[in-house]
Amino acid sequence: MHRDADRPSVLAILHDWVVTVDHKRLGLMYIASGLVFFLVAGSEAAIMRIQLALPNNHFVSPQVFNRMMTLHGTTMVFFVGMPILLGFANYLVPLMVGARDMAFPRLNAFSFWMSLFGACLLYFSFLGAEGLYGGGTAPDVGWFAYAPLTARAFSRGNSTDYWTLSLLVSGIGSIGTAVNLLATTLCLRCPGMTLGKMPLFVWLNFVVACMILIVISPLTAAQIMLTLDRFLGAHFFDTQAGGSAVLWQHFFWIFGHPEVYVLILPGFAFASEIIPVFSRKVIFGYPFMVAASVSIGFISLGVWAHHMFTVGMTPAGNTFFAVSTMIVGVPTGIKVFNWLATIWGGKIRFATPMLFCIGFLFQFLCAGLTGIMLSVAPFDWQLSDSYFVVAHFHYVLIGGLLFTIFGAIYYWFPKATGRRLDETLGRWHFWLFVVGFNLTFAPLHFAGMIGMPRRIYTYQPGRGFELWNQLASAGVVFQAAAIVFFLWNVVRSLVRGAPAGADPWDAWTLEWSTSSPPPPYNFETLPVVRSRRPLWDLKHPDDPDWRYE
Ligand code: HEM
Ligand SMILES: [Cu+2]
Repeated sequence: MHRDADRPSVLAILHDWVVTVDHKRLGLMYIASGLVFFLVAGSEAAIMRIQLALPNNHFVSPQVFNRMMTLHGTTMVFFVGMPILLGFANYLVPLMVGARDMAFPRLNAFSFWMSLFGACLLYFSFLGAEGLYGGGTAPDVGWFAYAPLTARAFSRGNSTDYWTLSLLVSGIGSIGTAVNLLATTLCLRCPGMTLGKMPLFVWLNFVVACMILIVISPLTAAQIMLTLDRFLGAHFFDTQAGGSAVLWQHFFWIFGHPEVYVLILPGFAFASEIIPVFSRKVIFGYPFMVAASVSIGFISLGVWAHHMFTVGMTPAGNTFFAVSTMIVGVPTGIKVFNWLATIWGGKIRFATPMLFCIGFLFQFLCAGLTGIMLSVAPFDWQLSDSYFVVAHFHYVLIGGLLFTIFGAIYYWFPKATGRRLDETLGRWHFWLFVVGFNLTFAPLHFAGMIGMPRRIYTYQPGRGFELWNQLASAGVVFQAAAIVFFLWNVVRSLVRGAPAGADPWDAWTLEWSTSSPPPPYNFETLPVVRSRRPLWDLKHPDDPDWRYE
C-alpha cells in the first residue's frame, strides 16, 4: 500500500483515536457518542409521541411502546447526559486549571471505553430472540425498573439483565472519570490558581465528581441485589418472601435524585462561564455561587423520597422530604439571582451561546415553579404519575441540561475545531427549538391535571386528552427541524466554518489562551495566574483584576 508521508491513511487516523489517552480527544469522543445516542433516544421519543398523537392508536404495540419508553429514559440519562457532560469536563477542566492532561490519562481512556461499552450493552438487547421489530429482548420496565416488574415472574428472558449489566459497566466508567476529575482539580492546578481562583466551571464539576462517587454506589448495590434476586433466588425485593418493593425505590432514588443534579450542575457550570463573557462582566457573587453549588450537592442527597410520597411513608417522613425539597430550591434560587445580576447592566451580546443560556434561565424557572408545586406532598398525591410530572421533569432536563449543552457546543466549538459555528443557522436552531420544546411540554401539564396518567400506551377518545397530545406531538416536528439545523451547522462548519483564532469571544479563562485547537500538550509553558480572569489581566495590563483581589 502506498502512503504519502504527510497524509496518514484513514486506518492510521482511526487507530490514533482508538488508542489515544489525550483528554481532549477523549472528551470529544464522549461528546460525539452522546450526540449519536441523543439522536437514537430522540427517535424513540418521536415514536412514543406518534403513538400518543391520536386516541386508540396502533402505530406500535404496547410491548414496543414500553421498550421505547425504557430505552428513551435510560439512554437520555446515562448515555446522552452523562457522556456529554463528562466529555466537556474532560476537555475543559485540565485546560481551565492550566494542566497538560488529566491526572490519570490511561484511567481516563479506560473510563471512556467502559461508558461506551455500557451503552452498547443496552442496545445489544435488540439482537435478542424476537428480532428487531418486536424489540428483541430490549428492556421494558421503565428507567427506574420498579420492583416487582423486574422479578423473574414478570420479566422473563434477559431484557432486565441487559439493563442491569449496562448500568453496572457504565457506572465503572463514571466512577473512574470522577476520581480523575477530583485528582486533576486537587493536584494539577497551575501556579497561582488557588481554590478560590478556579473558574466556576471547575468548581461545579468538582462537586459533580464528588456526587458521582457517592451516588453510583447505591445504584451498583441495587443492581447487584437485583441480579441476586433474578439469578440466585435471593428475595431482596420479593414481598411474598419477606422482601420489600419499597426497598428498591429507596436504593434507586438515593441514586436517582442526586443523579438529576449530576446532570443539572454541569448545565449550571456552562451557564456560569458563558453568561459573564457575553455580558462583559465578572460573575456576580462568586463566593455565593461556590457555596450554593456545594450546598446543592449536600442537600440533594437528602430529598430522594419526594419520588415516593405515594408509597405510604409516615406523615413525618413525607414532611421531612417535602421540606428538604423546598430547601434545595433556595441555593438554586441564589444562583439564578446571581446570573441575572451578572446580566443586569451588562453590555449583552446576543450570540447563539448567550441565547441558549437566556433560554435556559427562562425554561428552568418554569421547571422550578412546577417543582415547588410537586414538593407539596398533598399536591403530589394528586399528580404523581400523571403527565404533569412528565412535563415538569422534561422542563428540568431539557431546560436545564439540553439548552446549556447547546450553548456550550456553540461556545467551545471554535476552541475544539478552530472554526466557528454559523450564527444564522444557530438562531434557526434556537428559535425552532424553543417553540418546539414549549409546544411539546407546556400542554402536557394540562393533560396531567385533567388526569392523563404517565406511561400509558394509548387512551380512549372523549376524555379531553386529544388536543393536548396533538399539540405535544406537533411540537416534536419543530424540535426535529431544529436538530436538523444544528447537525447541518456542525457538519458545514467542520468543513468550511469561519476560522476562529485562539480567543473568538474575547473571553478570560485559560483555555482561550492556547491555540484553537490546543496542541496535545495544551500549554507550551505552564501559565501563572494571579486572579480569576487570567486572560483579562494579560489583555489589560493597565487595569488587571489582581489589583482588586
Ligand atoms: C426532546 C424531546 C423529548 C421528547 C418528545 C420526550 C418524550 C418523552 C415521552 C413521551 C416519555 C414517556 C412519558 C411517560 O409515558 O411516562 C418520556 C419519558 C422520559 N424522558 Fe423524555 N422526551 C424528550 C427528551 C428527553 C430528555 C432530553 C431527557 C433527559 C435528559 C428525557 C428523559 C426522560 C426520562 C428519564 C423519561 C422517563 C422514562 C421512564 O419512565 O422510564 N427525555 N419522554
Ligand atoms: Cu428528585
